[in-house]
Amino acid sequence: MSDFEALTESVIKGDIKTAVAEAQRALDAGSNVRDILDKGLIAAMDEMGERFSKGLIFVPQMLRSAKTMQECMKVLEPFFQEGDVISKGRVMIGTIKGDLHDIGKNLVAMMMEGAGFTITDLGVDVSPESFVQKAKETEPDIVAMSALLSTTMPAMRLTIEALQKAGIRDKVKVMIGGAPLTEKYAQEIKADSYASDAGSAVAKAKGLLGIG
Ligand code: B1M
Repeated sequence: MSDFEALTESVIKGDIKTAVAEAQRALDAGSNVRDILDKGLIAAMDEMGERFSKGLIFVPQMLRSAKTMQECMKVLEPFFQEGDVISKGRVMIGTIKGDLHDIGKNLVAMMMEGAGFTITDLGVDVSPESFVQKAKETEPDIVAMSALLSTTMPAMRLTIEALQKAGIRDKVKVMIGGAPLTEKYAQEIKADSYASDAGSAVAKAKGLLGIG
Protein backbone atom coordinates (compact mmCIF):
# COMPACT_ATOMS: atom_id res chain seq x y z
CA MET A 1 0.00 0.00 0.00
CA SER A 2 1.36 3.43 -0.98
CA ASP A 3 1.93 6.13 1.66
CA PHE A 4 -0.18 8.31 -0.56
CA GLU A 5 -3.24 6.06 -0.75
CA ALA A 6 -5.61 8.73 0.59
CA LEU A 7 -4.26 11.28 -1.88
CA THR A 8 -4.55 8.87 -4.80
CA GLU A 9 -8.10 7.90 -3.80
CA SER A 10 -9.25 11.50 -3.51
CA VAL A 11 -7.83 12.35 -6.96
CA ILE A 12 -9.60 9.31 -8.39
CA LYS A 13 -12.85 10.45 -6.76
CA GLY A 14 -12.27 14.04 -7.93
CA ASP A 15 -12.56 15.31 -4.38
CA ILE A 16 -10.52 18.52 -4.72
CA LYS A 17 -10.77 19.63 -1.09
CA THR A 18 -9.53 16.34 0.37
CA ALA A 19 -6.87 15.89 -2.31
CA VAL A 20 -5.38 19.35 -1.76
CA ALA A 21 -5.43 18.78 2.02
CA GLU A 22 -3.73 15.39 1.55
CA ALA A 23 -1.04 16.86 -0.72
CA GLN A 24 -0.38 19.56 1.86
CA ARG A 25 -0.35 16.98 4.66
CA ALA A 26 2.23 14.89 2.78
CA LEU A 27 4.42 17.97 2.28
CA ASP A 28 4.08 18.93 5.95
CA ALA A 29 5.06 15.39 6.92
CA GLY A 30 8.28 15.84 4.96
CA SER A 31 7.48 13.55 2.04
CA ASN A 32 9.58 13.94 -1.07
CA VAL A 33 7.76 16.10 -3.60
CA ARG A 34 8.63 13.76 -6.49
CA ASP A 35 7.16 10.83 -4.53
CA ILE A 36 3.96 12.79 -3.90
CA LEU A 37 3.77 13.49 -7.62
CA ASP A 38 4.66 10.02 -8.90
CA LYS A 39 3.15 7.74 -6.25
CA GLY A 40 0.22 9.95 -5.29
CA LEU A 41 -0.93 12.00 -8.28
CA ILE A 42 0.33 10.27 -11.43
CA ALA A 43 -0.66 6.90 -9.94
CA ALA A 44 -4.22 8.24 -9.74
CA MET A 45 -4.23 9.34 -13.37
CA ASP A 46 -2.86 5.94 -14.46
CA GLU A 47 -5.67 4.24 -12.55
CA MET A 48 -8.20 6.56 -14.22
CA GLY A 49 -6.73 5.64 -17.61
CA GLU A 50 -7.13 1.93 -16.87
CA ARG A 51 -10.69 2.36 -15.66
CA PHE A 52 -11.48 4.41 -18.77
CA SER A 53 -10.03 1.71 -21.06
CA LYS A 54 -12.23 -0.87 -19.33
CA GLY A 55 -15.33 1.30 -19.76
CA LEU A 56 -15.74 1.70 -16.00
CA ILE A 57 -15.59 5.50 -16.09
CA PHE A 58 -16.25 8.17 -18.71
CA VAL A 59 -14.87 11.55 -19.80
CA PRO A 60 -16.59 13.65 -17.07
CA GLN A 61 -14.91 11.59 -14.33
CA MET A 62 -11.53 11.92 -16.07
CA LEU A 63 -12.04 15.67 -16.30
CA ARG A 64 -12.89 15.94 -12.62
CA SER A 65 -9.78 13.96 -11.65
CA ALA A 66 -7.66 16.04 -14.02
CA LYS A 67 -8.94 19.23 -12.36
CA THR A 68 -8.19 17.73 -8.94
CA MET A 69 -4.66 16.81 -9.98
CA GLN A 70 -4.09 20.32 -11.32
CA GLU A 71 -5.19 21.87 -8.02
CA CYS A 72 -2.75 19.58 -6.19
CA MET A 73 0.05 20.55 -8.59
CA LYS A 74 -0.43 24.18 -7.50
CA VAL A 75 0.40 23.10 -3.95
CA LEU A 76 3.57 21.33 -5.12
CA GLU A 77 4.70 23.97 -7.60
CA PRO A 78 6.88 26.09 -5.23
CA PHE A 79 8.91 22.98 -4.43
CA PHE A 80 9.99 22.61 -8.05
CA GLN A 81 11.75 25.97 -8.02
CA GLU A 82 15.41 25.10 -7.82
CA GLY A 83 17.45 27.05 -10.35
CA ASP A 84 18.46 30.58 -11.20
CA VAL A 85 17.28 31.83 -14.57
CA ILE A 86 19.30 30.15 -17.32
CA SER A 87 20.22 33.02 -19.62
CA LYS A 88 20.12 31.08 -22.86
CA GLY A 89 17.21 28.81 -22.16
CA ARG A 90 13.96 29.81 -23.78
CA VAL A 91 11.49 27.01 -24.24
CA MET A 92 8.27 27.27 -26.23
CA ILE A 93 5.91 24.46 -25.31
CA GLY A 94 2.49 23.29 -26.43
CA THR A 95 0.24 20.29 -26.79
CA ILE A 96 -0.06 19.33 -30.41
CA LYS A 97 -3.02 19.96 -32.73
CA GLY A 98 -6.12 17.90 -31.97
CA ASP A 99 -4.95 17.08 -28.45
CA LEU A 100 -6.43 18.64 -25.30
CA HIS A 101 -4.36 16.83 -22.67
CA ASP A 102 -2.28 19.37 -20.76
CA ILE A 103 -1.39 17.97 -17.34
CA GLY A 104 1.87 16.38 -18.49
CA LYS A 105 2.73 19.42 -20.61
CA ASN A 106 2.05 21.72 -17.65
CA LEU A 107 4.23 19.58 -15.44
CA VAL A 108 7.09 19.70 -17.94
CA ALA A 109 6.68 23.49 -18.22
CA MET A 110 6.56 23.87 -14.44
CA MET A 111 9.71 21.80 -13.87
CA MET A 112 11.59 23.53 -16.67
CA GLU A 113 10.64 26.90 -15.25
CA GLY A 114 11.72 25.69 -11.82
CA ALA A 115 15.08 24.72 -13.32
CA GLY A 116 15.56 28.23 -14.69
CA PHE A 117 14.25 28.11 -18.26
CA THR A 118 12.03 30.90 -19.60
CA ILE A 119 8.79 29.33 -20.79
CA THR A 120 6.30 30.38 -23.42
CA ASP A 121 3.30 28.10 -23.06
CA LEU A 122 1.09 27.96 -26.17
CA GLY A 123 -1.53 25.81 -24.46
CA VAL A 124 -3.33 22.91 -26.13
CA ASP A 125 -4.47 22.03 -29.66
CA VAL A 126 -1.59 24.03 -31.16
CA SER A 127 -1.42 23.82 -34.94
CA PRO A 128 1.87 23.53 -36.86
CA GLU A 129 1.19 27.05 -38.22
CA SER A 130 0.85 28.45 -34.67
CA PHE A 131 4.09 26.77 -33.58
CA VAL A 132 5.85 28.36 -36.55
CA GLN A 133 4.26 31.79 -36.06
CA LYS A 134 5.10 31.90 -32.34
CA ALA A 135 8.61 30.56 -32.93
CA LYS A 136 9.22 33.45 -35.32
CA GLU A 137 7.89 35.92 -32.75
CA THR A 138 9.63 34.62 -29.63
CA GLU A 139 12.77 32.99 -31.09
CA PRO A 140 12.97 30.14 -28.57
CA ASP A 141 15.98 27.87 -28.19
CA ILE A 142 13.75 24.82 -27.86
CA VAL A 143 10.37 24.01 -29.34
CA ALA A 144 8.79 21.40 -27.06
CA MET A 145 5.72 19.40 -28.11
CA SER A 146 3.50 17.12 -26.07
CA ALA A 147 1.03 14.49 -27.35
CA LEU A 148 -1.07 12.03 -25.36
CA LEU A 149 -3.08 10.48 -28.17
CA SER A 150 -1.68 8.10 -30.75
CA THR A 151 -3.93 9.87 -33.26
CA THR A 152 -2.29 13.26 -32.66
CA MET A 153 1.34 12.11 -32.81
CA PRO A 154 1.57 12.69 -36.60
CA ALA A 155 0.97 16.41 -36.06
CA MET A 156 4.46 16.52 -34.53
CA ARG A 157 6.00 15.45 -37.81
CA LEU A 158 3.89 18.09 -39.61
CA THR A 159 5.09 20.73 -37.16
CA ILE A 160 8.73 19.82 -37.72
CA GLU A 161 8.14 19.97 -41.48
CA ALA A 162 6.45 23.37 -41.08
CA LEU A 163 9.45 24.68 -39.11
CA GLN A 164 11.66 23.41 -41.92
CA LYS A 165 9.56 25.08 -44.62
CA ALA A 166 9.60 28.36 -42.69
CA GLY A 167 13.41 28.22 -42.64
CA ILE A 168 13.72 28.10 -38.84
CA ARG A 169 14.25 24.39 -38.20
CA ASP A 170 18.01 24.83 -37.84
CA LYS A 171 17.60 27.74 -35.43
CA VAL A 172 15.73 25.71 -32.79
CA LYS A 173 16.04 22.35 -31.08
CA VAL A 174 12.89 20.23 -31.11
CA MET A 175 11.94 18.10 -28.13
CA ILE A 176 8.95 15.78 -27.94
CA GLY A 177 7.26 13.82 -25.17
CA GLY A 178 4.04 12.24 -24.01
CA ALA A 179 2.80 8.78 -23.11
CA PRO A 180 2.48 7.18 -26.59
CA LEU A 181 5.85 8.48 -27.85
CA THR A 182 9.22 6.76 -28.02
CA GLU A 183 12.83 7.55 -28.72
CA LYS A 184 12.44 5.68 -32.01
CA TYR A 185 9.51 7.86 -33.06
CA ALA A 186 11.53 10.98 -32.22
CA GLN A 187 14.29 9.77 -34.54
CA GLU A 188 11.79 8.91 -37.27
CA ILE A 189 10.33 12.41 -37.34
CA LYS A 190 13.77 14.00 -36.90
CA ALA A 191 13.15 15.60 -33.51
CA ASP A 192 16.36 16.43 -31.63
CA SER A 193 15.27 14.84 -28.37
CA TYR A 194 12.65 12.73 -26.63
CA ALA A 195 11.89 12.71 -22.90
CA SER A 196 9.70 10.19 -21.15
CA ASP A 197 8.88 12.32 -18.10
CA ALA A 198 9.14 15.84 -16.78
CA GLY A 199 12.36 15.27 -14.82
CA SER A 200 14.21 13.86 -17.80
CA ALA A 201 12.76 16.63 -19.99
CA VAL A 202 14.70 19.15 -17.89
CA ALA A 203 17.91 17.13 -18.15
CA LYS A 204 17.49 16.64 -21.91
CA ALA A 205 16.73 20.34 -22.46
CA LYS A 206 19.92 21.27 -20.62
CA GLY A 207 21.80 18.69 -22.68
CA LEU A 208 20.44 20.11 -25.94
CA LEU A 209 21.72 23.57 -25.03
CA GLY A 210 24.99 22.34 -23.55
CA ILE A 211 24.10 23.63 -20.08
CA GLY A 212 25.63 21.69 -17.16
CO1 B1M B 1 -7.65 11.20 -22.17
N1 B1M B 1 -6.81 9.64 -22.94
N2 B1M B 1 -8.84 11.35 -23.71
N3 B1M B 1 -8.44 12.68 -21.21
N4 B1M B 1 -6.62 10.67 -20.68
C1 B1M B 1 -5.64 9.08 -22.24
C2 B1M B 1 -4.35 9.71 -22.75
C3 B1M B 1 -5.77 7.53 -22.59
C4 B1M B 1 -4.42 6.78 -22.56
C5 B1M B 1 -6.82 6.88 -21.65
C6 B1M B 1 -7.04 5.42 -21.97
O1 B1M B 1 -7.78 5.11 -22.88
N5 B1M B 1 -6.43 4.52 -21.24
C7 B1M B 1 -6.41 7.60 -24.03
C8 B1M B 1 -5.42 7.70 -25.21
C9 B1M B 1 -5.29 6.41 -26.00
C10 B1M B 1 -4.28 6.60 -27.08
O2 B1M B 1 -4.46 7.35 -27.99
N6 B1M B 1 -3.15 5.91 -26.95
C11 B1M B 1 -7.26 8.84 -23.90
C12 B1M B 1 -8.39 9.13 -24.71
C13 B1M B 1 -8.82 8.03 -25.67
C14 B1M B 1 -9.11 10.36 -24.64
C15 B1M B 1 -10.31 10.80 -25.49
C16 B1M B 1 -10.24 10.44 -26.99
C17 B1M B 1 -11.57 10.21 -24.80
C18 B1M B 1 -12.88 10.47 -25.51
O3 B1M B 1 -13.29 11.59 -25.65
N7 B1M B 1 -13.47 9.39 -25.95
C19 B1M B 1 -10.32 12.34 -25.27
C20 B1M B 1 -9.48 13.09 -26.30
C21 B1M B 1 -9.63 14.58 -26.18
C22 B1M B 1 -8.57 15.30 -27.02
O4 B1M B 1 -7.46 15.50 -26.54
N8 B1M B 1 -8.91 15.67 -28.24
C23 B1M B 1 -9.67 12.41 -23.92
C24 B1M B 1 -9.94 13.42 -23.00
C25 B1M B 1 -9.39 13.50 -21.74
C26 B1M B 1 -9.81 14.57 -20.72
C27 B1M B 1 -10.05 15.95 -21.34
C28 B1M B 1 -11.08 14.09 -20.04
C29 B1M B 1 -8.64 14.49 -19.69
C30 B1M B 1 -7.50 15.52 -19.94
C31 B1M B 1 -7.64 16.77 -19.09
C32 B1M B 1 -6.40 17.61 -19.17
O5 B1M B 1 -5.30 17.20 -19.56
N9 B1M B 1 -6.61 18.86 -18.78
C33 B1M B 1 -8.06 13.11 -19.98
C34 B1M B 1 -7.20 12.41 -19.08
C35 B1M B 1 -7.04 13.01 -17.71
C36 B1M B 1 -6.51 11.21 -19.46
C37 B1M B 1 -5.63 10.29 -18.59
C38 B1M B 1 -6.55 9.52 -17.64
C39 B1M B 1 -4.56 10.97 -17.75
C40 B1M B 1 -3.57 11.85 -18.55
C41 B1M B 1 -2.68 12.56 -17.58
O6 B1M B 1 -2.89 13.73 -17.29
N10 B1M B 1 -1.68 11.83 -16.98
C42 B1M B 1 -4.93 9.39 -19.68
C43 B1M B 1 -4.56 8.00 -19.18
C44 B1M B 1 -3.12 7.94 -18.72
O7 B1M B 1 -2.30 8.76 -19.04
N11 B1M B 1 -2.79 6.93 -17.98
C45 B1M B 1 -5.81 9.58 -20.87
C46 B1M B 1 -0.80 12.39 -15.95
C47 B1M B 1 0.34 13.17 -16.63
C48 B1M B 1 1.27 13.73 -15.58
O8 B1M B 1 1.05 12.25 -17.41
O9 B1M B 1 0.35 13.38 -19.56
O10 B1M B 1 1.59 11.15 -19.60
P1 B1M B 1 1.35 12.47 -18.96
O11 B1M B 1 2.71 13.27 -18.96
C49 B1M B 1 3.93 12.70 -18.51
C50 B1M B 1 4.76 12.08 -19.65
O12 B1M B 1 3.98 11.58 -20.72
C51 B1M B 1 5.71 13.16 -20.02
O13 B1M B 1 5.94 13.84 -18.79
C52 B1M B 1 4.75 13.87 -18.01
C53 B1M B 1 5.09 13.82 -16.54
O14 B1M B 1 6.10 12.96 -16.20
N12 B1M B 1 5.39 14.19 -21.01
C54 B1M B 1 6.38 14.85 -21.63
C55 B1M B 1 4.20 14.68 -21.43
N13 B1M B 1 4.40 15.64 -22.33
C56 B1M B 1 5.73 15.79 -22.47
C57 B1M B 1 6.50 16.65 -23.27
C58 B1M B 1 7.89 16.54 -23.20
C59 B1M B 1 8.50 15.62 -22.37
C60 B1M B 1 7.77 14.76 -21.58
O15 B1M B 1 8.72 17.30 -23.92
C61 B1M B 1 8.20 18.27 -24.76
